[in-house]
Amino acid sequence: MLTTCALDCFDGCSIEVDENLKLKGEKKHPITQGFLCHHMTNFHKFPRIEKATLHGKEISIDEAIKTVKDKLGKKTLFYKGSGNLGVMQGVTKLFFAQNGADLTQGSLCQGAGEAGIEEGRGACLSWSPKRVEQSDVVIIWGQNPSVTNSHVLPALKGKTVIVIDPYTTDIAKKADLHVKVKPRGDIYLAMQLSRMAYMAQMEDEEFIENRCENFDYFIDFVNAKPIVMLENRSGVCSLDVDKILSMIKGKKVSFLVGLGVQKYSFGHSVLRAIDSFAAMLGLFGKEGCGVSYIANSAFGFKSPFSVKANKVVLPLVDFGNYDLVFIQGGNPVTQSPCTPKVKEGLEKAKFVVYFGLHVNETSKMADLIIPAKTFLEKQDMKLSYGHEYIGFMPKIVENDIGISEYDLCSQLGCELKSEQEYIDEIFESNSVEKNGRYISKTYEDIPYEKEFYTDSGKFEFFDDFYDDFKEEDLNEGFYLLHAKYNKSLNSQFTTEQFLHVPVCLGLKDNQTIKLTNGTYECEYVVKNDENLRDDCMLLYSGHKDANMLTPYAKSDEGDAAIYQEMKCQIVSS
Ligand SMILES: Nc1nc2c(c(=O)[nH]1)N[C@H]1C(S)=C(S)[C@@H](COP(=O)(O)OP(=O)(O)OC[C@H]3O[C@@H](n4cnc5c(=O)[nH]c(N)nc54)[C@H](O)[C@@H]3O)O[C@H]1N2
Ligand SMILES: Nc1nc2c(c(=O)[nH]1)N[C@H]1C(S)=C(S)[C@@H](COP(=O)(O)OP(=O)(O)OC[C@H]3O[C@@H](n4cnc5c(=O)[nH]c(N)nc54)[C@H](O)[C@@H]3O)O[C@H]1N2
Ligand code: SF4
Ligand SMILES: [Mo]
Repeated sequence: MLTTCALDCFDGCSIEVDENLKLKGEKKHPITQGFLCHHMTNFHKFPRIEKATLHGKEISIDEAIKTVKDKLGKKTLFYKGSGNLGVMQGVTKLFFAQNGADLTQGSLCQGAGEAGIEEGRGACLSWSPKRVEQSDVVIIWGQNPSVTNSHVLPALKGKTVIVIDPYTTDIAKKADLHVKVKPRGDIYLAMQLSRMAYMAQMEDEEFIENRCENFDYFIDFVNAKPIVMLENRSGVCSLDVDKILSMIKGKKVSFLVGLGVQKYSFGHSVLRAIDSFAAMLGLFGKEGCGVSYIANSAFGFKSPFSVKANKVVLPLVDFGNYDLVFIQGGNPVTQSPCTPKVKEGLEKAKFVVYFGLHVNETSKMADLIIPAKTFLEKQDMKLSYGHEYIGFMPKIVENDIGISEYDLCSQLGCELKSEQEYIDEIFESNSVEKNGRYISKTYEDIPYEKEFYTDSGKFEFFDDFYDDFKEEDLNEGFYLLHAKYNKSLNSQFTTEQFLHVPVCLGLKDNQTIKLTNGTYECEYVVKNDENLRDDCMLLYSGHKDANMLTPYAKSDEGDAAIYQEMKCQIVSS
């Protein structure tokens, strides 16, 4: 039987499941092309929670549901993570909204960048590997596709590849050019590129004239920035900027932009600046030309689970405010910014429920644990944030372990349509058949070929931004980079527990060092990493203390976490 990977990943793989439940990539799927990553090939090896427990004592699922009903207090928070991205995961919102719970808005992930893209293009659409195949040059900017988006790799074959990343990723090692940009420096690099492209008369006048607004303000703004200042902030010299421009001149270019560039307060402006550079060269809406980012996968689809409720900002949630905290499919203790605050809040909250698949740092702090069903055991559908193909997810396995989100919601007392009705409703709202597969209707044409989704219908250039880092902030301490690990999906599966440090510090592998962000301190076990810049350290997502030093703060736009906003100092080693 065929199903779709439920995980939070660009690739939305199509999976063949045999009678022994062995999972294999569907060979004929245009994106999956027959292979799956570590998480799916090893899926059955990871122990899951099998029984509901209340304060460590085993109870039945019925008792667990009754406990949730009893604990529904005056102040309830429904917190949903991204452990499973199936559309039916949203159904539980209906119950909690009906019962006066607070929900969340904003993002622990792509939100800042998406806000910037929406300002310029009106909507954040995906740019699939099939479109990348038609490019001559691919600029990989703050993304690590070998780990996070492996199904785009075949599309890079034979292309000129440029990587912009402060870390020497595997793809950077193989690239035609690697620009080891300063963290937080991408907006300045985008302006350098735009300014020097204008000097070289590379702008696409026709595209600017017909499809864009505000170019004159943009180019005046960029031209007013001293080159030396831009070089200093980006860490990239004009020679390298020239090299990039000569490699892309007159070529079809795809940009693969990742989370890396936007983990800062002004993350929205960074995406807007990169988009503006691409737009001035006319690199939107044409074959082989586009800017990829984590897309709004539900764009154009009806959403039966969007509800009216009081919403609190996700990265700033104060769990301690609530009588009942219900956490579904997430591990905020390690994944939300500022772990000390998260832990303090969860300790203070009157009653905490964890509804998930695996034991983790959050389940360990919960009063009640409810086991979830896996994606093989419930009916669902997946819309991908990396391509246009719709993934169906029939129920493949029947067993007594756990409960689905739909059944939980229904048994809590919510009146629901059937699962099939919800799925049909979403599917029918924006799907079309193409070459024997269903895709989102939005992608029948090349994205933005006919229109941008702004009020003017045109691309809107940016002409201002605010960066609150001062020169002196730039030279002190270390940037603490956050990236994804190949064997984990955030905190699920096999995580890595080292602080990666630059070799120049002369530390020994496995020794401990203590870091501070000025407010909190944390001890880490180190691993030397020659791929780092001398001013950077790195933690992989899923490290148990990845967020001990990240700030309790949100981006200027998009209500998103800003993991790399602060720098760290060494307290002792
Ligand atoms: N194996 C695996 N795959 C995953 C995930 C996972 O946990 N594991 N997570 C999934 C999720 S939730 C998401 S959102 C996506 C994210 O996918 P990506 O965007 O690829 O993820 P990251 O690893 O966060 O960041 C990518 C790169 O940004 C670089 N970087 C850091 N700071 C900067 C900077 O200031 N400028 C520039 N130019 N680069 C910078 C890092 O060195 C890193 O190489 O991946 C998804 N896929
Ligand atoms: N320091 C740092 N922090 C980060 C990041 C980083 O790179 N660095 N990345 C950020 C990003 S991009 C993201 S998206 C977030 C992700 O943060 P979270 O959404 O918290 O993701 P996970 O750690 O993957 O936890 C997913 C949980 O979902 C459960 N689960 C899996 N499938 C199901 C299901 O079908 N039903 C239910 N009920 N539960 C299920 C799993 O058991 C697991 O506990 O983390 C963010 N936090
Ligand atoms: S996590 Fe991503 S690459 Fe791995 S199987 Fe799922 S969709 Fe494919
Ligand atoms: Mo994410």
